[in-house]
Amino acid sequence: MIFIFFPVNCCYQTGYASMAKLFLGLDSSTQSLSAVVIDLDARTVVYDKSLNFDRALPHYKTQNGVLPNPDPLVKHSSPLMWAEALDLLFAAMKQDGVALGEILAVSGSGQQHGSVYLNERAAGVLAQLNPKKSLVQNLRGVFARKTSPIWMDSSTAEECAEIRTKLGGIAATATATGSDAFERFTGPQIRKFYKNEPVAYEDTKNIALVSSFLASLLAGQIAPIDHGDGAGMNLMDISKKVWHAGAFKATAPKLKSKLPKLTAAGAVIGPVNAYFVKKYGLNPQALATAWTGDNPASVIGLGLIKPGQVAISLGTSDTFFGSMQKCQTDANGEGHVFGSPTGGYMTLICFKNGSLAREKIREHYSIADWKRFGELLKQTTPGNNGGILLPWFEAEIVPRVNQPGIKRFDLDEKDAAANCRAIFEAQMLSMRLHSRWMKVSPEQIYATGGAANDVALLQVMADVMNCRVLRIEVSKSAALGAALQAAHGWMMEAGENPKWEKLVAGFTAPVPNSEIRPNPKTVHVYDKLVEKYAACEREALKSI
Ligand code: XUL
Repeated sequence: MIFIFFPVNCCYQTGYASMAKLFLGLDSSTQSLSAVVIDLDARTVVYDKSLNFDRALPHYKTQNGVLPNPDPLVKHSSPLMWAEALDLLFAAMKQDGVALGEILAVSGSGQQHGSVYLNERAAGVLAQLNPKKSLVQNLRGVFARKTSPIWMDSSTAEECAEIRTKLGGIAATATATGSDAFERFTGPQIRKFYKNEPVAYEDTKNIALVSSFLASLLAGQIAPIDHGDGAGMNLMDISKKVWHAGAFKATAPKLKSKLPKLTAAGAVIGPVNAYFVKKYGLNPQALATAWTGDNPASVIGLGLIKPGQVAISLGTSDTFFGSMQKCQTDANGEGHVFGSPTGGYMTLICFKNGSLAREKIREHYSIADWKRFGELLKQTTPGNNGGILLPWFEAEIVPRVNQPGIKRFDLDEKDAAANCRAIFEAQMLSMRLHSRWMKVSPEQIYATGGAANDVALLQVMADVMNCRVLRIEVSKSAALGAALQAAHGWMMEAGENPKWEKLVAGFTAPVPNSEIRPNPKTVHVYDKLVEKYAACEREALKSI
């Protein structure tokens, strides 16, 4: 992490005083809001900060960014909390001396699929945010629904079935919208809201995603939704990148009037909202651009520009994703195709039981820290003597599991070390199994996210995937991607057409000497074990 503090520019009335090309990227993820400022010409990250929702905003009472709910399938968060976090982060940037007056453009990314429901007052309030008040004070009374369903929610199985049937089944839904109907996707969530709260649905003038909601605050108007996050709604025609009339019809009435237009990620919306100029010293000429989802932004932040480049992100959710030239959807409906912020497409598979599942094992066996977890894992043999654990602590997305519960096969629950190996082997075997449809044999995998610092885990990844693994030390790949997206949008507006490969160069190189090669003997073990894993999964799914 590099911190270089710039004096706050007081000359914003007269434009830009310095020559440094600074861009701000924000990422509103499940658990935190992050900011990354880049100096494009110097190719450095000059500022980098995160604010954890639970710790910084305890009055919302979230746990890991999620509001408590007695129903384990319902996962909501608070749009007001995200807005309050934005105020706090801008205040921190100002206090830290970030040259906010020199930032040329702002972009961002958000946890995907989550939705915000705004009433008829919202657009007017956004255009006239009062800098003497906080965002929370300004936004009181603009929501048609107090809380926002987020990507961890799996309470819409019924609505998914209804939408899927109307669109002609799993493969047809995936061909039309890029993905089968998924519980967390925005369309099924909107349908549930429309069915259960018809009056509030009627009061909803605009539906935003987490990304477009925060972009709306920055832009002072209802912001468009980009093709990356738009594809995570089961409402966008994936091949044409326009709203899908049939999907609208299958989901809820009057959707056309409630959704904004679709646009490319990073496209300029207009100058930043005067609220941020007056309160925090952003330059009035700075541009607010369209945001995207955290995974699409990470495609840029990790430099996955060429098709076939693949990353595994070990975060709250574990994701397997990469760029894709032509739109090729998964007929079995497990994977997703989204619009890529770099133009074409990207593919993604999301496993909900990521870091929180690893943490559950660590807590269950009272393992002091991740170092010790890695040491224990190393005490066991690859393949765990055939021991398998199905890590469905939470309802799982891939494979679809709506009744959570972990299952062990030929694995002793009392053996802490074997269970440490089993959880990570399971996560990697599941990725190998469920990414087969992509028919991609990556030359290398870029590993990122918190757990990617552990060499023992990365060796398991290399061996299970039979592929060399390179670590990318971008703890905030989404926020970095968003900053680069802001730069791209700004350059496009200036009439340049920058090449993405050149734009990301220098920001996204793998950590030197971090390459981990697969061990041929171990690879062989996993070639067999993946078939056993598939059989265990089939058996477990039968009984759910
Ligand atoms: C992707 C998904 C998650 C969230 C996490 O489809 O649901 O990765 O984007 O923020």
